Amino acid sequence: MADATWFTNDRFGMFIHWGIYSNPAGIWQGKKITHEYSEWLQSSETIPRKEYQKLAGIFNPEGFDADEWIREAANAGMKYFLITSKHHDGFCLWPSKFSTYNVVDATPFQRDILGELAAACLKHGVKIGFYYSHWMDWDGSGGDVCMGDRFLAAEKRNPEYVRPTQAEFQGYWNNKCLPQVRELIELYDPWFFWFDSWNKDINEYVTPKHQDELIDLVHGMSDKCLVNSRINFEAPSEKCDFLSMMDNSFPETGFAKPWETSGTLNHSWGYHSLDFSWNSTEQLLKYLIGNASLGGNYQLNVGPMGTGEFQPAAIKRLREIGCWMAVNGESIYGTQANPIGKVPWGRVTMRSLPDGNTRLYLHLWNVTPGTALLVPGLKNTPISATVMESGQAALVEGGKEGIWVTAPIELKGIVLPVIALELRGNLN
Ligand code: JFZ
Repeated sequence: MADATWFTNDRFGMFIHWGIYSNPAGIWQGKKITHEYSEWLQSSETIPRKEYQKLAGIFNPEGFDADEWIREAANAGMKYFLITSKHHDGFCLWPSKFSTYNVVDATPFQRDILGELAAACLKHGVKIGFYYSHWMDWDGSGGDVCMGDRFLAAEKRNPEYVRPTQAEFQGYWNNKCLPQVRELIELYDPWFFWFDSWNKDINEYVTPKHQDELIDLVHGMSDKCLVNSRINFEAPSEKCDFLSMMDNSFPETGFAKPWETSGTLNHSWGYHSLDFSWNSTEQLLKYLIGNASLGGNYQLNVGPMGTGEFQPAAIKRLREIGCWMAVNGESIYGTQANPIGKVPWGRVTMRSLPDGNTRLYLHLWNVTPGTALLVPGLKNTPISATVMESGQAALVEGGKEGIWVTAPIELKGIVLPVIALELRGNLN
């Protein structure tokens, strides 16, 4: 196991889904593709490999600026950055020695995207991690295809996409998967890997032995690099360093291990030109706060366009989140889960202070300004209560049920206000 303290302290990261599917962006031969996610294009439309791989020949994102991406992430308050180094289609965003189906050898762009992003992350103090599709690889090298067409009647399926034999998968595992994960560590020194699976179909190919082999490879090469539990979602090894929930899945309770939810700004992970189901900034912040109140992380995905630029709706939300984090980030970073149980008026995070006192962060979600809120069960002497964004003092008094905090009248202009409640001593 690697030390995941940094992961828990950082709480909030950017996820990027970007690849040759970002140009079609959910449209194929003039029609919206069947699958909900644009990055599933090849599978969704069972496109013959040679035809799909022509997309590499038009991948030339002249608007790509790694520094701009990482600056947007850092300004949004994101402490780490995760990108699809290789998604299910098998296309690689770095000049891999183990597959010429990559951005330098197969596209007119011919730049090392991961290398430029790793340099920008170092410059901005953001930790880099890689999503790597270890199970599925649709490039014909033996990864599982598990194509959408398997739901089609046999005569309608694309005969190219036959699920591999165990031997073929082992060939992919030995000649592409393991060497590429090793290569990514050697070239870019990542802080974590995000492997992907979601049901027991993976067990036909990735056995517990395969899982241990991959985890041991990562832990053997790097003292710091973490591995997530979606390496086998339904049967993760104890050696995994953090738990990954299902997409956009926000649990009601936390876990003993570090954990995270990865979610989308709208619906599709990869850029989809017809996906207008944008989450509001307030909802996105509630996902972050909610997970932090249970001791978990939130990884928020951006699907850059084929040009390499973020959509305006994405930029707007990232910058609005960044404004909230600029004044309230202390209530998220390095905090512990809510120690007092559910409250009707919002969420709670906690920080133990060096002087032995305790600070509770009261995230006011359902509060009428001027009303008194009960922070139940506390016997500590309250020292102060302050609205973090405005610095305004809030009335606080101890009572037999706990501590009463009165939300100031002037809260109405503040989005998702947070009151920092300082208590004497440790919680008792
Ligand atoms: C998986 C990927 O397939 C997807 O493209 C994206 O990378 C996401 C982060 O991870 O998404 C899935 C796939 C299938 C299910 C759920 C999420 N499923 O069957 O419930």
